[in-house]
Amino acid sequence: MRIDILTLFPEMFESPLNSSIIKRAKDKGLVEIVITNIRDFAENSYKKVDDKPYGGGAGMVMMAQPVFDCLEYVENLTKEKGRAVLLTPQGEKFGQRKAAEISKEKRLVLIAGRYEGFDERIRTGLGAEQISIGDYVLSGGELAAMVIVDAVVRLQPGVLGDEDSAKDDSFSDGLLEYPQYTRPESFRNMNVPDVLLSGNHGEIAKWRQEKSLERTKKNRPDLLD
Ligand code: 6GU
Repeated sequence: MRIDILTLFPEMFESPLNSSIIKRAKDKGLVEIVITNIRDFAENSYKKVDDKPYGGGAGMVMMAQPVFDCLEYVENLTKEKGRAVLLTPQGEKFGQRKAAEISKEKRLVLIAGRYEGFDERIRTGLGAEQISIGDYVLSGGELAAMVIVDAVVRLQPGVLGDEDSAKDDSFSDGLLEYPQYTRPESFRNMNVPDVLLSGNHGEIAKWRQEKSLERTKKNRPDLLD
């Protein structure tokens, strides 16, 4: 999979995309991530990419031209244009289902803007779908883009080893994940449940299913509706 990210802050991506699982996926050649700076497409000599809102009001608005030109440039770097996604708190809510769907794409283009607003023509004229990662406001789409990259990359075949497979993750079966323990058996008087030490795989599977359900009921009853 190839993922392009369009942003005014390329430096924000350096450490998250060069650590841990995403780094491993890149090193294995399972995913290619290319960052492009929207400011490079500003036409004016000041490299200005935002301006005051028509009609007045607080904050600056991201100009359409640099975003359109940047996306056209990036889309033409390869034969297939790919799926374009605009990160915005006004978008459709991102979740595990959407992550699984996007993970099947060969090419994904994420467009991160700054919050005070996009020129509406970016929304209506760019041909990108709009995605939000939740009901809170971030200062820009960059962190949201990183969330989507992480959720999508770990679903690429071969990225997770068998040991850290995604199939038991929270949400993959509509429930939260069951409790996990590792050594030692007793830590500060808190003990590993006997069933996990029993070696009885049937009983262990049953216990995990019960705990998943119990935890989901307590923390996320909305998932059971
Ligand atoms: Cl995608 N962008 C911004 N700026 N804020 C958000 C968001 C996106 N998703 C939730 N809050």
